Parts: sequence; C-alpha cells; structure tokens
Amino acid sequence: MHRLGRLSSRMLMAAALLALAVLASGLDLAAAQTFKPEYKMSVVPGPDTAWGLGAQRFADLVRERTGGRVNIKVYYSGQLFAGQQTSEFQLLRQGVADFSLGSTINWSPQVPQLNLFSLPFFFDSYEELDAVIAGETGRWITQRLAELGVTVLGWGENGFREFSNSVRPVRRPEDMHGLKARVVGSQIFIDTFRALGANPTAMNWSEALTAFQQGVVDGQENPLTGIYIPSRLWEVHPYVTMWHYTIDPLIFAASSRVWATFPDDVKQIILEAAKDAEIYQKAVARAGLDGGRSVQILREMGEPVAIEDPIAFLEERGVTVIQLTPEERAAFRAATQSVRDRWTQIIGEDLVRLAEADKAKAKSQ
Ligand code: X2X
Repeated sequence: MHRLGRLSSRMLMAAALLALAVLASGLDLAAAQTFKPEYKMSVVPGPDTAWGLGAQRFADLVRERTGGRVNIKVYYSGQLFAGQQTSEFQLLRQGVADFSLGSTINWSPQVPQLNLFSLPFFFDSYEELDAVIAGETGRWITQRLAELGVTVLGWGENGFREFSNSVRPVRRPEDMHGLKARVVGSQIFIDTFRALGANPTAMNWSEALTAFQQGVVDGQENPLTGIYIPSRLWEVHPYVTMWHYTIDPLIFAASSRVWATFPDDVKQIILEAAKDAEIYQKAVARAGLDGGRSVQILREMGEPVAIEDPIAFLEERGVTVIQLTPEERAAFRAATQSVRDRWTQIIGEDLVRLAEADKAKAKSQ
C-alpha cells in the first residue's frame, strides 16, 4: 500500500511535469503566433521629411533586431486616417495604427495638456525643451498618455516652428495683419494667429501643399528642416521669419493594446530601437540649427548631412530669412500674452508650472 502510494505520487509528479512542459511549449507557440504579419505606423507628412526618416529608421531597426518577427510598415502622408490628422491619436488608442511618430499638435484635441508645446513664445531654446522632456513634465505626460492607452517609446522632433509667407518680410506683429495663414486644426493656433491680427485657416497637411501652390493662403508655420525645406516651400513662400514661436516635439508611440501583446525581450528591443532612432531623428531635425552639434552627431554616426547650413541654403535660393532681435521677439511675445493666459488654464496651471521649473533647470546649467 505504502509502496504503491509512493509509486503513484512519482507518477503523478511525472505527469505534472509533462503537463507543464506541454503547457510551456503551448505558450511559446502562442507567443510566436501573437505577432501580426504587419504592424502599421502612422506618419503625417511624407518620407523625405525629418519625421519620415526617423520613422523609417525605427521600423528598420526593429525589423533587423527582432529577426523580422516585428515587421513595421510606415504609412506616410496620413494614409491611415484618410485626411483628418487630428484623429491620429484616436486611431492609435483603438489599435488601428499600431505605432506612430506623431506630433503633440495633432494629438492635442484629445489630450489638451499637450498644448503645452504650442503655447506661443514659451520655449526659448532646444535646451529648455530637452529639460522639460527629460524632467518631471515629460514623466507626467508619459503617464497621462499611458492612462489613455498610448505607450511612449521615445521623443523625436519636428523643430521650432517658423513663419513663412509669400507677401512680405515679417518683423513686427503689425506685419502679420491681414495675412491669410494655413494652420493645423488645433484651436490654439487659430487663437495665436488671431491675436496677431492674421487670418488663420485650419487645414490638413495633405491639402496644404496644394493650397500653397494655388495661393489660397499667403503663409504657413512649420520648422525649416522638419518640413519647409523637404517640402520645397521656398518655391511658394520666399519670406521666412525665424521667430521660434512654438516648438514641436514628436513622440515615438505604440498603441498600448498592441504593446501588451509583445513579450518582454521584444519590448526591450523596440525601446532600444526607439532610443537609437530618436538620436538620429533629432539630429536630422536640428542639423545646422544648433551651432554645429547635430551635424557633428550625424557625422559620428556615419550619416550623410544633406544640408549643413539650412539658412545659407535658403538664402542661396532667394529666400529672405529674417532673424529677430530679442526685442523684436519680445514684441510678438507681448502680443500673444492673452493666448498664453487662456491656454494655461486649459492645459492646467500645475503642468505649466512644472514645465517652468524644468525649463529653469536648463537655464541654471
Ligand atoms: O500639419 C503640419 O503643419 C505638421 C506636418 O507640422 C503637423 O503634422 C503638425
């Protein structure tokens, strides 16, 4: 009886081990099967922009480092959302897009706190932006987006948004009066341009290029290296004002639903790919605009530097590039005070204060 009992417990143990092994291999199989044949990545502008280059780099690194298991295809020019670029965040939450390299501007209709980066004349330097992203503010935003179903993998950049137009050089707020300008479909941009006496029209980027060519609007605002140069806007808007009025960070993100399906080792690989793509992408966006630092980074990475000096490049093509003096910029800042006041309430005073504190750290370094 006793012997028999021992035997049967051994058998039971063996059976249990066998069951575990079967279960484990089943799990392995299940994990292998969770990969989709294709993951979709949304990008608003085209492949030649700083966004396109960064997204493609990310997708390539992920494919390479997962041995092809995670195959990300980049959908450029807003192909995934049929026009409405301010619905990108929604698509990401729903998992219609699995990944995105997206602008906080396009996500701000769903996440009002992201208007922080669009507060006019709030950021003065790349260092301030870097400190805000690396600091408490960046952590807060990452947390908030996670609550909403979007996982932040890293931060990229479109750049400081500058004003370009076809009518006249703009140096003072009065020069903006009556100018018809295309802006993104996010209310803070409408408010800012109205405060300056201009006439803003909200339009998707996909329609904007034709609108510029047809002269439907006089001007627009976008970063030099991120958009203006790759989109050859000098051909339509030969006056550029370097007013640095807002900064436009991009976010490498995954839909949290999709993110949850990846095993830990794959998550790690994707996060590292985002980190590497971020360094490259930011350097492309800042090349020639940060005192040689980003050109140097690209060189060290063995990357080609297409345009070392974007301002000289544009001047050679007949563009009048206006650099504002601190006093001239202060006049624009003063003219948009009401916008900052109103939008600080919408964003939340606490978050704006957090960002002020992070910016102060950049200044004290
Ligand atoms: O629409 C724009 O201006 C662009 C491409 O910069 C954004 O998506 C915010």
